Amino acid sequence: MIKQYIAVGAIVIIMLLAIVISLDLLPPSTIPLDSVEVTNYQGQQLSSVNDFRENSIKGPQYVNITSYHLEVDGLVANPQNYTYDQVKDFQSYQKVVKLDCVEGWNVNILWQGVLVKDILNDVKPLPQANTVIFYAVDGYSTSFPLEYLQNNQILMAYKMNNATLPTERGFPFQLVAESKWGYKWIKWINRIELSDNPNYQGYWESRGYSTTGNLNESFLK
Ligand SMILES: Nc1nc2c(c(=O)[nH]1)N[C@H]1C(S)=C(S)[C@@H](COP(=O)(O)O)O[C@H]1N2
Ligand SMILES: [Mo]
Repeated sequence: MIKQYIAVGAIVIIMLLAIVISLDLLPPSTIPLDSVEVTNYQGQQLSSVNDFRENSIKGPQYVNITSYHLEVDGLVANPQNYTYDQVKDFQSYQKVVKLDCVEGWNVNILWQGVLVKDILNDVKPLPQANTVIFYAVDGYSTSFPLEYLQNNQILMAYKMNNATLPTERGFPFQLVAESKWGYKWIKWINRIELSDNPNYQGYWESRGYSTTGNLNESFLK
């Protein structure tokens, strides 16, 4: 008698399983992959990753992500040396922003990344800090008033148009320096220094370009 109950029970369970599988009732365990770039976002036409002109001071820089660190130091209470994954652990945001190069071309891109101000909150700038200097692996640098980064939602991007930044576009990180000329959009960032020198001169700034780099002003000093 008991054996019959077990047999019937087993058949019922197998039939239920068959129904669940055949009707695809189980949620699939999806592994997200980086999609190819998107060309349209919320009705806005986007440029392509390939619409940029490659004019970096030393050409594309290859960054080995296993040994990569983002150093954040200078006038801070809590200096940090983040891995790529640790940076990506900050809340991610996305936004369409246009990059304008002084050469006269521009690109409209969907950027995804972390907010610079979240990183600043983590390292705790000292009261004397008023300037933030970004450095890159090619020796490039540029700087901003601390307020610009604290009062605006400025992204340090690791994706553009939904795809991980290509090497030529600044992998692992490019600054989305909204309302600033393209030369402020530093690529291949590997260090952020908090400073009390508002007159710091970065790569193009020391070659005659304006330190504020505001898009609504001339880029020449
Ligand atoms: N590290 C680094 N970042 C850089 C540059 C550079 O030469 N080195 N060029 C800047 C300039 S002048 C522009 S217009 C933008 C454009 O990005 P692209 O070189 O990917 O077109 O990157 C900026 N970021
Ligand atoms: Mo540029």
